[in-house]
Amino acid sequence: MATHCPYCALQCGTLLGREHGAVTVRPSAFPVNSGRLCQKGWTAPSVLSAPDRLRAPRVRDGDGRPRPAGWDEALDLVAERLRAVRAEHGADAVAVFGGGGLTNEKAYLLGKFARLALGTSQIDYNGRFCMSSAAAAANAAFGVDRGLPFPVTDLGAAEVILLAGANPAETMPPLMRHLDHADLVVVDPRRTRTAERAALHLQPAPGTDLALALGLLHIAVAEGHLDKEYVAERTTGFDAVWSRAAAWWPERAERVTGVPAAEQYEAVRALARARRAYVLTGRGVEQHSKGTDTAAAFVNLALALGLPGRRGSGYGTLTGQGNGQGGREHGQKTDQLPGYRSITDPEARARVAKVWGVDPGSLPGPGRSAYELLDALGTEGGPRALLVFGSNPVVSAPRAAHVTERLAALDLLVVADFVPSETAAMADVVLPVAQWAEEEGTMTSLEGRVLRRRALLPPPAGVRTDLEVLHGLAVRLGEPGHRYPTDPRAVFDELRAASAGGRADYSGITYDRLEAGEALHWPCPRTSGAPHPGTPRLFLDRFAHPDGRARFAAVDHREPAEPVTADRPLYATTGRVLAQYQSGAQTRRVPELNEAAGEVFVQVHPDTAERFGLEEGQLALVSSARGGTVARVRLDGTLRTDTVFLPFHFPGRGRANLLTRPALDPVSRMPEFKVCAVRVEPWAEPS
Ligand SMILES: Nc1nc2c(c(=O)[nH]1)N[C@H]1C(S)=C(S)[C@@H](COP(=O)(O)OP(=O)(O)OC[C@H]3O[C@@H](n4cnc5c(=O)[nH]c(N)nc54)[C@H](O)[C@@H]3O)O[C@H]1N2
Ligand SMILES: Nc1nc2c(c(=O)[nH]1)N[C@H]1C(S)=C(S)[C@@H](COP(=O)(O)OP(=O)(O)OC[C@H]3O[C@@H](n4cnc5c(=O)[nH]c(N)nc54)[C@H](O)[C@@H]3O)O[C@H]1N2
Ligand code: SF4
Ligand SMILES: [Mo]
Repeated sequence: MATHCPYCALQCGTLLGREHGAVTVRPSAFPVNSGRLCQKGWTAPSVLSAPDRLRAPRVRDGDGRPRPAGWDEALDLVAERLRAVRAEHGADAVAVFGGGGLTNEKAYLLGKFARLALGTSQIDYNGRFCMSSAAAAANAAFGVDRGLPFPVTDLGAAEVILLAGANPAETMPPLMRHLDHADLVVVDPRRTRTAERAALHLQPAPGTDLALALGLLHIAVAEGHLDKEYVAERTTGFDAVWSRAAAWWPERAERVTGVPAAEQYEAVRALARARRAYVLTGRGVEQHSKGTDTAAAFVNLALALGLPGRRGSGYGTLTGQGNGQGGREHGQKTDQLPGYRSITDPEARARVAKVWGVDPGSLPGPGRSAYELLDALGTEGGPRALLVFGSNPVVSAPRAAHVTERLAALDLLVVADFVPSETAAMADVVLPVAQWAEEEGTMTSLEGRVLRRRALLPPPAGVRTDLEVLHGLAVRLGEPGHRYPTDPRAVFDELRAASAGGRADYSGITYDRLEAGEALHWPCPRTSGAPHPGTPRLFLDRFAHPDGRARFAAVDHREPAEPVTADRPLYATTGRVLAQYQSGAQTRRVPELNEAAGEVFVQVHPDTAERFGLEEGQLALVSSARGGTVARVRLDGTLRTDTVFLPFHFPGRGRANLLTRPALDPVSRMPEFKVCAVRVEPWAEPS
């Protein structure tokens, strides 16, 4: 049976089968992966039968110990306590935290549930931690945000690709096949597996990419590579950008970033020489307190070279989570309504309210962003109850010890999950839900293509789908049941209607068209005549702003929020390894993956190790102003000497997020996961 991998936004096509009762997986001929999967995709079925998989609701009794409970008891209890919190503290005292792994149907219904059944403005999701900065930059520049505004397969014909802060050789291995023929220019403080395959590797200090991008733009203009005709016809705002970039001569950019001027020249010349070139950004440039401006600076570079909206060239960002794209379009983001509409736009409110059959005035406005929401839990005026669907913030949120304290301060924490994640372990009520191979739905991949997720088998006894959980809660909160369909197709049809006319218009996409194998990229509006073919390539004729032009953004460099000091002289940056996914809640339950990457490490340059008395294989204490992480030292002579790296997939005292500082980007509210000041010292277990 054809479906897609449960993990990342590449959404590799898979074929599921059953052998001796076990689920088997193999890659399909789907164009993004054509016959390949990464190790996580190959082993995904084993999470379906994880030994500690949740199979019955759990509620915590007076003595604080969780015990199994029936569904009616669990849902009645949640509804009763939500009503009590709401009666005492108001509707905004109940909050919802969603995830970019949820199907479109779940994300849509979760947003509707929050606004109607709970009447709360306090809903946001983990996508805020993921690529909200590039989304904000793309919306400003192009008038619409679709991670890749072109199909992945277009990359295969590129001559040069600049990859800034992305490590797809580990985070999306099958994507690398499409990059094989291009010369890669990789911008990463680490010599990653991706950088090893690059024609040119620029190694800036963490948090300095904005200066680097300004330096590259400076060179592009100074060397006569500005595409003047394109800039005049298809863009606005170049002069204001140049008035800043003019001051970023390459030697100045070198001083700030550590990237030699000669390498900056080489990078620009490669891009400018190519007939088909792409600029792609990942979390490395986005997860900063200036991530939006940094992504914008790379967009500026792409615009100056005339790449976006030209066939065979472009700018894009590599969306991360399975439904990272769809998850940010259908209303679980606090400032949005379905169809990628703004919740403060009166016309959008009226449209969506009509589809929902309510008065527009009854819809709440925007609430707090993800970290601000977590930070406010249990405080005066903050939410007192939280429902979590599809995230594990105890491990993945910045300043994790503080976030864990805030979660503990709640009157009620409810977590819907299929495994006992670290966050579920803290919950008052845990609701066991179905997994990918047990449910129907749609996902929107990094190229804006809407895909069908199909059920091979029913969920185990005692387990419900997220849609059933939302329905059960809504009805108990006094909502009419028909507002919360449990059939994914019915939810999708409502989503189509709600998205019609919005930026992410799905109204012309149907389950039947997807079943027939059509490749449908949004926007795909409903038509009265021949069906709309979808839009694999955006911007070929015009950008999505009313005047059809792209906007340069006049940005300038600023330092990371936390400078290094004598006491904390190193930059810590964080990210991913191939064999673990996100907070690890799923992949840490797969034996093969744990064998490949079973514990947290801190990557350190040998000179740095010598300076601080560290040895390969030894445990070290990495500490920032927030707290300390205990990690095993891994020496790597290709790393910068001023930087250490930790993956964030591990729990307990191995959480990289015990270190990170929640300095937020002013526009996207994205936290600064990618740089903070630390020291590293040998760690001895206290006896
Ligand atoms: N194996 C695996 N694959 C995944 C995931 C996973 O958890 N595991 N998660 C998925 C998700 S949700 C996402 S968002 C994507 C993320 O995919 P990527 O963006 O590729 O992943 P990261 O490892 O977070 O960051 C990429 C690189 O940024 C570098 N970096 C750190 N700081 C800086 C900096 O200041 N500047 C620059 N230029 N680079 C910097 C890091 O060294 C790292 O190599 O991966 C998806 N795929
Ligand atoms: N230091 C540092 N921290 C980071 C990052 C970083 O680079 N560095 N990256 C950030 C990024 S990009 C991301 S995307 C976040 C991700 O971090 P998280 O939001 O914690 O993501 P996951 O680990 O995927 O958590 C998903 C949880 O939901 C469950 N789940 C999966 N699918 C479903 C579903 O359909 N329904 C329900 N109810 N549950 C489901 C899983 O079992 C798991 O427990 O981490 C962020 N944190
Ligand atoms: S690259 Fe992503 S979608 Fe493909 S198999 Fe690996 S985790 Fe799954
Ligand atoms: Mo992400």
